[in-house]
Amino acid sequence: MRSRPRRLDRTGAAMTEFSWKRSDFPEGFVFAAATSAYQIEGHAFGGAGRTHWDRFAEIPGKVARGENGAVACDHYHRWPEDLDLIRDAGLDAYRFSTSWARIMPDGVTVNPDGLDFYDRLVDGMLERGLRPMATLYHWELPEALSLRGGWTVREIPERLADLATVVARRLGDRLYSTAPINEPWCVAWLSHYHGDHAPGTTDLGAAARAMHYVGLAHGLCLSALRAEGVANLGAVCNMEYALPADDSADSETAAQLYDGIYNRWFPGAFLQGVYPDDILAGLEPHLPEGWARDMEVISQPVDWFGINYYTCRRLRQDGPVWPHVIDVPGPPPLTDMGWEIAPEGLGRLLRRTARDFTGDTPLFVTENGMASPHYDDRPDQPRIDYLDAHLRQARDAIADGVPLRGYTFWSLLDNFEWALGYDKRFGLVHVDFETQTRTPKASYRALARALAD
Ligand code: IFM
Repeated sequence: MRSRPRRLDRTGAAMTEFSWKRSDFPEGFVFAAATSAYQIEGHAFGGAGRTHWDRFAEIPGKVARGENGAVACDHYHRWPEDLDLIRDAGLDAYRFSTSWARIMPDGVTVNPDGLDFYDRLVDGMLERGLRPMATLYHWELPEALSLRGGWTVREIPERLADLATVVARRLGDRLYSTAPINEPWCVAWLSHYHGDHAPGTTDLGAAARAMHYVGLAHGLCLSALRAEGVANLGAVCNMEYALPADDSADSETAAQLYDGIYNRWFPGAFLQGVYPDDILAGLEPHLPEGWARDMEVISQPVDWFGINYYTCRRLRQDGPVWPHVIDVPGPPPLTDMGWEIAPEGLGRLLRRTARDFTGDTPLFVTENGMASPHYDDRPDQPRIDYLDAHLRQARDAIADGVPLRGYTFWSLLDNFEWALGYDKRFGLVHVDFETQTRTPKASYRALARALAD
């Protein structure tokens, strides 16, 4: 097969490099790569317990090809090679997550091998000069807790705070930063309203309770971490830039509603201790009794705030039942996830978040990246272009005064993309899932050159 011709930039030169280099960013700006536990480690190893994702994957039609995280990238055994890859790219930090079900297989009882694994991993980062950026919970709820009601019951935030204490005591002295929960919107809304992720519920009441209890878990974990002396605590929220699908007033309303559920609910709760009125109007009837008393806990101070950004959505109204919002496909080019490429949305959300929610609190882009197929005969140019455009937005936001302190590439490795299984490839490094061979892609090599300058 012939390779595709390389694209040319405005001057007619072949584009294989990023248009920025490290020295274009402020001194001390942190470049990181991210992964998460269940997506890479290999959950069959090291005494980890079953998670709600293992169960979800067993339900026909829920996960592509019935795939799960049992082996994934075998990072549990290959972590030294993976940390070498991060160091050799010239990155400063590694954003990883701890698996609740590895550390506490039944959600409560500590598995010493699980803690030992993260202890080795964190030491391995420090030996390589990488700053450990930890996330406590990136979606692998122990099955035993899921069967007790999961995120729709108050017990789960309390148990996650226990995990926070355990992790703090073992790793807290060596972590550069810690966030309790990755992407609360996905944990709550995507998993309980849309039902696209485990546990696959499609119920507004369950989603509303989860939208509250995930926030409560965030607050309780921050308290637990602080009580153990862990410093530099933050939050990581995903955001999508919301646009009306057309110029009707109804579509404008739909975009605002989507923006509220996706981009304002958690920042409002975490940073200001209030839920946005327009969304509260729809969710309050379903919130647990006495919810308002939790807002003080939920809004503990954070030292930094992270945004995961991938795309925008074009919204219109859909029927009479709240929240009556549906998105319509955006124009090509789309990523392999079918997501519109909208780098300007990142710049807008960074500015809006700083202006309306975070003020001078340091911001981080805690995830950004593109699913794109990669074969030897198919260069990795779309990923380079995607990342380049988003990094330029980040640089422009900094120039406008946004206190953005770091940028994280999703992902270091091709990995288990949840309900879509293994064929959505976000990695800077290609993984052959048969042999577990890691092969740096053109984007990885371009990144190493940009960071060396
Ligand atoms: O793979 C996910 C990750 O687990 C959370 N943020 C978005 C990524 C791409 O979908």
